[in-house]
Amino acid sequence: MGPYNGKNAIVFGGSSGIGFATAQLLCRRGARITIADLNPPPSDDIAGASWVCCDVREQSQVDAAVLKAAGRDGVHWLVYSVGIQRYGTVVTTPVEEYDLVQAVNARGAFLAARASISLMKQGGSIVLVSSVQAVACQNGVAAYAASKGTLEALTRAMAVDHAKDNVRVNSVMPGTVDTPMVRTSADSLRGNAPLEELLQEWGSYHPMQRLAQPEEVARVIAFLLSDEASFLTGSSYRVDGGLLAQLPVRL
Ligand code: BMA
Repeated sequence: MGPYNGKNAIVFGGSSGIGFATAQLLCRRGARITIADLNPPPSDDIAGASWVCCDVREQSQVDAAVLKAAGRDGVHWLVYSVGIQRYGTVVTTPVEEYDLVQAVNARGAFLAARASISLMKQGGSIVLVSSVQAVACQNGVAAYAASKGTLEALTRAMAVDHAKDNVRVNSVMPGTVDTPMVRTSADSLRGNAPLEELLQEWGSYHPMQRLAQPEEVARVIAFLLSDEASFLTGSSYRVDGGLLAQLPVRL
C-alpha cells in the first residue's frame, strides 16, 4: 500500500488546469477520485474518476458533491482548485464582479472545507490552490488577489482549528501556469499580439524563464495531501519558478 492507495479524494475544479492534472496524478497513483466541477473532465483521459456537476456558489451543490465523494468510508483528501480571474482596480471593478470572484475563488473553498472536515473520520488533508498574487501582486487584479489572500488566511485558520481532528491544511501558491484560466486571461489582454507571444512573455518574468505546466503544481499538491507530508500544516508552498524570490531591480 503506497501513500495514495485507498485514499478517497475530492477535487473541486478537477476538470481542467491544475485541478485536472491533480486528479489525473492521484488516479494514476491509486487514489479514488471524485471531481466536482461545472464541466465534465475531458473524456476518457481520466478513467476511474467520477464527476459530479457542481456550482461552488451553491452550498447545497457543494454539500451533495462531498457526500457523494465520501460514500460510506468518509473522505480523506480535499483539493480546492477553482479559480476565475478578472482585471480591474478597486475603483474599476464592479461590485458584482468582486462578489463573483470571492464567491468562486474563496467562499467556495470555505463551503467545500465545511462540508468535508466533518466527514474526515480518521483525519484528512486539505490543499487549497492559492497564488503568488496572495502575497505580491500585479496591477489591476484587485479582486483576484484579495480572493487568494482569503485562501491563505483560511489555510492558517483551518490548520489551527483542526489539527486536533488530525486534519492538515496547506496551500500552494503557483506562479503563472499554462491553464485555461491563464489562457483566457491572456486572451483578454493581448490586443493584437498573438496569444502564444504574450504567454511566453509572462513566462519570461519567472527566473526559470517559462510558464509552469499544471503537472508541476499537481506533484506538490499530491505530496502535501499524502502522509509523506505528515508534519506539514498551515503552510504555503510557492511553486513559482523563482518569481517571488526576485526583486524587479537589475544590476
Ligand atoms: C496567477 C495568475 C496569472 C499570473 C500569475 C503571476 O495566479 O494571476 O495570471 O500571471 O499569478 O502573477
